[in-house]
Amino acid sequence: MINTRVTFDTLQSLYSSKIEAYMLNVIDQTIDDERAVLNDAIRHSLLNGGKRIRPLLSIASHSLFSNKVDQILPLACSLEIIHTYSLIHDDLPSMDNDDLRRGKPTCHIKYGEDIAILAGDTLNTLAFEILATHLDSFSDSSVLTIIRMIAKNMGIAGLVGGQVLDIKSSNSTADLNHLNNLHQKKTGALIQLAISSPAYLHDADPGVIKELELFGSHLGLLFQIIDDILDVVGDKTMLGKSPGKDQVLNKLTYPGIMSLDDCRKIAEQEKNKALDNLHRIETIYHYDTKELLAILNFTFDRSY
Ligand code: GRG
Repeated sequence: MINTRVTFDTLQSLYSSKIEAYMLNVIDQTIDDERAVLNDAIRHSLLNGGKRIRPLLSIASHSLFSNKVDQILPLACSLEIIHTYSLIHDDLPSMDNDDLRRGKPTCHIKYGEDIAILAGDTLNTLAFEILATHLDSFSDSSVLTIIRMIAKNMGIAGLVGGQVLDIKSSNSTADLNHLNNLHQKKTGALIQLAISSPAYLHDADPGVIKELELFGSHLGLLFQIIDDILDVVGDKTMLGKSPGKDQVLNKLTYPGIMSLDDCRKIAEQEKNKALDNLHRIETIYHYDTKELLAILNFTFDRSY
C-alpha cells in the first residue's frame, strides 16, 4: 500500500524551493551596489538553511482554505524574514552573544556589529513592505487586519516584550507561569501568527480562527520546551549553534526549573492539547489539517 502520511520532510520537499526562491527574489530586488555589504549580510543570514518552520506553518494553515500556495508566500516569507531579524539581533554581543547560527558564523561575527544591527533593522521593515504590497489575492481589510496583528505582536506585546523578560529573568526568579508567559511572547507569538494569519486573510469562521490560535499557542510553547531540552541534550552539529548556552547565560528555561522528564511531560501535554484543536477543526469544521499535524509531530519528535 502507498504510504500517504504527510511528514515534515514531505512539506519541505513540496514547498522549500518556493520559499527560498521567493526570498531570493525579494533580496535580489533590493540589491544596491552602494550598500553591497548590507545585502551580503542579509543574504548570509536569510538564505542559509533554516528549517523554515514559520513559512511552512503559514502554508499548512493556508492549505485548509486553498491549494494556491503562491498566494500565501508573501505572508509566509515575511514571517521568516522577521524571524531572521530576531535571530540576528538575539545573537548580538549585547544579547545572547552567539558566534554560531545555523552552522555558520553569526551576522555580527562575519560583518561586524554595526552591519548586523542594520541588517536586522532592514529585514524587519522589509517584511512589512512585502505584507503591505504583495498580498494581492486577499481583501485590503483582511491584509490590514493581519499587518496590525503582526506589528502589535512583534513589539512590546510579543517578540520584543518577551525578549526583555528573557534578558531580565533568571532561573532564581522562575515559576512556570512566568516562563510560559515569557515564551508565549518571545517564541510563541510569531508561531501563532504564522498559523492564524492565513485564516484571517480567508475571512474564516471565528470558531476556526479560535481553534487555530489555540493550536498555535500550544505549538509555540511545545516548540520552546523542546528548544530548551535540545540546548541541554543536543550537540553543535545537530543544533547549528553552541549547546549549553542557556546555562552559561543563566537563562530562565524549562530544564532550569524542572527535570528533563518533567519537561518532556509538559511538552506531551502541549502536544495533546494541540491535537485536540486539530481534531475539532477536522470534526466540527471539516478542514483537512494533515499538514499542520506533520509540523506538530516534527516539533515534538525533535528531542527524542
Ligand atoms: C532580538 C527582538 C529580539 C528578539 C529575539 C526569537 C528570539 C527573540 C530569540 C531567539 C532565541 C532563541 C534561540 C529562541 C528559541 C526559539 C527559537 C526562535 C529557536 C530558533 O528557531 P528555529 O529552530 O531556527 O526555527 P531555524 O534556524 O531553523 O530558523
